[in-house]
Amino acid sequence: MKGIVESEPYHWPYDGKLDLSRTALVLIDWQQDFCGRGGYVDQMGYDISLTRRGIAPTRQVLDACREIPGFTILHTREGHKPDLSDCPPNKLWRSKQIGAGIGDPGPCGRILVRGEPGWEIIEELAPLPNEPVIDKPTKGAFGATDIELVLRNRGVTHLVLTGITTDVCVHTIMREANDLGYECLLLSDCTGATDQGNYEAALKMIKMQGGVFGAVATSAQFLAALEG
Ligand code: C5J
Repeated sequence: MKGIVESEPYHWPYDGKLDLSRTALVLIDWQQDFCGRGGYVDQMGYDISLTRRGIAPTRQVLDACREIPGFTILHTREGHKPDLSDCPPNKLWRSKQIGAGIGDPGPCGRILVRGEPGWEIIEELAPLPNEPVIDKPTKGAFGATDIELVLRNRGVTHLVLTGITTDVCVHTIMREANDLGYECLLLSDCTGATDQGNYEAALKMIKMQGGVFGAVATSAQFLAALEG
């Protein structure tokens, strides 16, 4: 149906048809550290095929959105200052426990440190110069960044989310945004977790209570609504 995404548990958005002037595509943490060989997730011993599988569908959605004049596309990137002054001690401690210490040297440079190869967004989904990148030292994107200013300046109230990992940064951002009143849609094939059970649970949690954090659709359902 043109302008309406046939998502679950309700058709998105809640307030009528898609208004592309008020909607943004958000690409969350598509970085080497989360889906590249030798990056943070790989160093922790997780299967990066789970975090990589959303790359191709996300690229399709990105290409479609780039065709829409004036459409807002935002990227987020998790990483810390080289002196780690913005890394909470418990986050640092926990990363070392699991063998991927933030700031430690690895195959992709210092883990989760700004400016290092592992921190870069992967080539397939790299931002264009007109696409803002929100750098965050946090799992969420609203606590320690200027994302709200960027969204407000563009009149954005509706967010279409893609990215990794579903159960950590994507969920945190969706929860923050929903709490602040942003109307959110997560594209289920454009996201992945380090654990399949967590991926499935994360999608289920969004849909409970009538869509407590928003709605979930496939990229095909979103593209169908765009194309009508
Ligand atoms: C994590 C993220 N998993 N981008 N970050 O630490 O989900």
